[in-house]
Amino acid sequence: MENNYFKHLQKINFEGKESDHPLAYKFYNPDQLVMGKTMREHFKFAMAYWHSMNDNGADPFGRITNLYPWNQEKDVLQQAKNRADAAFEFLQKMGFDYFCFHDIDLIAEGATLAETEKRVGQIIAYIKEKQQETGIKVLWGTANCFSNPVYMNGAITNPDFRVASRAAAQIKIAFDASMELGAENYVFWGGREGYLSLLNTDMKRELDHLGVFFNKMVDYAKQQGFKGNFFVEPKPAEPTKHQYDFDSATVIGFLNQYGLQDDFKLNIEVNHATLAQHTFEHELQVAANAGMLGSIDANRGDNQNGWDTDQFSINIYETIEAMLVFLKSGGLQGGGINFDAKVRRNSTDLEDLFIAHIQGADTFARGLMAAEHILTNTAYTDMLKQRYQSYDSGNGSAFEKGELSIQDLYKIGVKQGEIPHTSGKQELYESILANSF
Ligand code: XUL
Ligand code: CO
Repeated sequence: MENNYFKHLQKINFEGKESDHPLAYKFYNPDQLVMGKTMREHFKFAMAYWHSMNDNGADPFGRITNLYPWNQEKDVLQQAKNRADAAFEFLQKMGFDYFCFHDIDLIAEGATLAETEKRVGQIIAYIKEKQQETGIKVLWGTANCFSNPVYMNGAITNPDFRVASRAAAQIKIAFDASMELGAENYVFWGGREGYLSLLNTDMKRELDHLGVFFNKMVDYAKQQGFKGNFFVEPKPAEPTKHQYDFDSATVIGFLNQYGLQDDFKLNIEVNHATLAQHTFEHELQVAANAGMLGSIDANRGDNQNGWDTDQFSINIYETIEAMLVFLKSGGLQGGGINFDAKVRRNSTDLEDLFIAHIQGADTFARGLMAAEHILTNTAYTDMLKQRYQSYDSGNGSAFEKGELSIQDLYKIGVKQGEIPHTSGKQELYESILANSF
């Protein structure tokens, strides 16, 4: 008999913005068309297993506050089944089609990697059945190569090959499990791939190891017939002082250097962008420029605290700017919007999980509609085109095509008269943004 953890909560429906019901969508209407696609297709909303099913509220100063009922069972396999029951009940009630997971979110890690592999195999079989019953899919899977103390000096970039090969084995197991569950993508987030001090680190050698490993993963995935995408998720720091996958630009440089650019895309997380001193939209645009905008981990940081607070998205301005990049670059390549976010440790009611995800989905829906409005009903697109019009013809166009030499540029640059100020009109652009929703 399956568990029913949220029986006091009904399926979440779209009620429109006039609704004052906290457990209803005000803006996310899955079947509504925006620029020719339904919201459901644009977003592919996903629940992050680690936060929504495994988090217990513990922080460096305090113990567990969230005693999720599905995690109280002592038998390891039964506990994992209970957690899967809760996950699928939650996803169905939210109307989300996807979830994302780390190997050891699904079931507790064993004392050895072999034991973990056995456990993962057992829970995968159970989850697969639940997928068949419900049609719920995996947006991406990944391996947690950062929690186990064996990874304290790094995983694939560990100075000790014994640890690097253990990490490789764990990733193979997680990748195989992801494929077994039909995962549409596979993520690499290198939580321990980086360093604490350069004094004891051969950075070049560690990066080479990561490059070799990713190439071997590409070969393996092809042999296995994997049709999905590989994503790298940039983050500048935390838990290491300096992570190798610092930001979008760094990751793209790495992928190009090691010949991985055709097989990898990026999974951009909002709070990671903030930590890298970038805006979310900047990170998306850098990925889009390289044709690598793969997926999004949706959350938000805190304006005052410089760490990864992983709060649910409510920042409408930030989301509209992100959705402008999203729509202009044709959406995500293979990925979706995964709520890599957690309720605060003092949000201890089960309904808080629902309220948080509803608010996140509504923020993206509002952002998408506002971006559509900006692109189709305002002067925005023309203003932006106009700003670059000097490159549309004449010498500007010749320069853009690479037809002007330095001598040509010298002559043109020196010969012309005084150049008048051209306003950048930032406040006008901002007023379009501010009036778009
Ligand atoms: C950590 C983080 C991870 C990745 C998956 O900051 O974002 O949860 O998304 O490993
Ligand atoms: Co993430």
